[in-house]
Amino acid sequence: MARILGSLLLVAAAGAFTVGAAPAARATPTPLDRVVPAPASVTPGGSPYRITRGTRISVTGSGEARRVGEYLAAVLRPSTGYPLPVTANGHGGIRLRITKGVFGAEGYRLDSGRGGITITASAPAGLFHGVQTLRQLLPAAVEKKSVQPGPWLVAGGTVQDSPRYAYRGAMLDVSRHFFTVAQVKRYIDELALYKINKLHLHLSDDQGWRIAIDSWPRLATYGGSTQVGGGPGGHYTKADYREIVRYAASRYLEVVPEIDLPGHTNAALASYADLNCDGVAPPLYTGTDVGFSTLCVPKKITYDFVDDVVRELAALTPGRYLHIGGDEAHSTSHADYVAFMDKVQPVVAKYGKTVIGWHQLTGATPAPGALAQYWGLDDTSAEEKAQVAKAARNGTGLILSPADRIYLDMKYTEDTPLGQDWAGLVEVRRSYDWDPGHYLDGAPASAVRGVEAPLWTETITDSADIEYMAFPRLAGAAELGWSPAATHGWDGYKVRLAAQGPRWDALGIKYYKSPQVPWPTS
Ligand code: TNX
Repeated sequence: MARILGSLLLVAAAGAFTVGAAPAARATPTPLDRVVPAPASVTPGGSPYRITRGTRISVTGSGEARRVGEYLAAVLRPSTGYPLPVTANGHGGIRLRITKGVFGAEGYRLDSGRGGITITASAPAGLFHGVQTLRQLLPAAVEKKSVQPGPWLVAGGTVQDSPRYAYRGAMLDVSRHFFTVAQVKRYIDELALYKINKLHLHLSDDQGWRIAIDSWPRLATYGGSTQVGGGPGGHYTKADYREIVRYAASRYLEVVPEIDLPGHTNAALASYADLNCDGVAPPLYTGTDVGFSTLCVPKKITYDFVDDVVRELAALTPGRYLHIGGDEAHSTSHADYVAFMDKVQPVVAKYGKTVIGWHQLTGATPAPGALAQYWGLDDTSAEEKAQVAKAARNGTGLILSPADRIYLDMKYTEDTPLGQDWAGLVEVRRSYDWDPGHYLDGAPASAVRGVEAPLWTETITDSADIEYMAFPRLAGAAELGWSPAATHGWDGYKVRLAAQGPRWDALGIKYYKSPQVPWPTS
């Protein structure tokens, strides 16, 4: 007992010491490389820059550069309490500059020293990513919504950075449970912190159709009227959806809409009896089984339906991709599946979009330019992996979403209160410690277009649930998509990841405090 008391006292004393030392610690700027995702190159040196009441944010370049400046000001003003005017005269302590043709579509350079901070990029997206780096170089309290003491120091030196992959995605399943526009926006803001640039929305499944389609109105009004567990569900009007697309674009994310076909279609089949081979509409479905529904491949009306849906969805989509699902079509014969994909992929092309499909699409004939999204596991059969690798050798690009690595709906441990475990338990280290460039045997590294972390929502009902499952694993997926392979290493990563904890606290993100990560104790 005395020993336990003694160690309790020691812990208490250590706590008091940490609290007492905090102001001094805060005066030491965050090292320039303590950023997630790890920057491509970091050269520390020179004096830090201090943001003060007199700091201005100056922007040169397009109107979009100015919007990035305003975004930065909006992040910094509440916690610093400083006015931080955004000007165009080039004389600010923080300068955002567009210089054509140097850093690629998303890269940037950040120079910091006593005289100021300059973020240079070739395009506004690069400035935006540079701003995310700058946020992480400031104390975590910068993320709070009330005035904090500072000081607001940024270490001296240079960061030069650009992404490993052009496709860095997160998927949200808004079908199994519906999420409001406000909830989706909150997730977009969280994705932007880690330089994710694609938001894949899983807009239809057995349990709910979530996007208004004018030519088939019952899809949303009836097919969207429930969800897993029988709640009221919901759907996005076209105005709602445009607002999501607009908001995502303001954070440099492209929305990738998915209509899952030909399976996962009970909500559509329930809404229109004619879509069923037997002409009988099934009831709405609120359970969590998969693989029991299929569109009627031989019927002509099936293709009228697909054409209308793809046309209306493509018109809402400024982005390049349209995802047609294609997974778990267990109720569709192989011949029908192939025939269906042969007819439907050209419809996507007709409306100007590029097909993405879950990797089962490689069991049919992927259209030229199509991407396959791999969601297998370490122990997926060799034949299935070989089929995907062969398609990759033949030109099909790959998005890697291995379920036993970055399915954000997998439980971390058996005690995780949310999520599923069919792909295994996925702790933080496991979700980070793999290389997308050398993941799938026989697939050329050049076929890999990027990484995506899907979040299926059978057990997920609100933003707190999303955040608990996404954080910290989403940060690892983002790093795998952005950072050069040479920066990969768990020992370094876990320290950079640990530094995110206080930021998430400041942002009100309730994350899983994995024992694998050395979270700061004060
Ligand atoms: C498999 S992954 C599915 C989804 C489920 C998920 C649950 C994939 C392409 N299909 O329908 O929601 O597992 O983890």
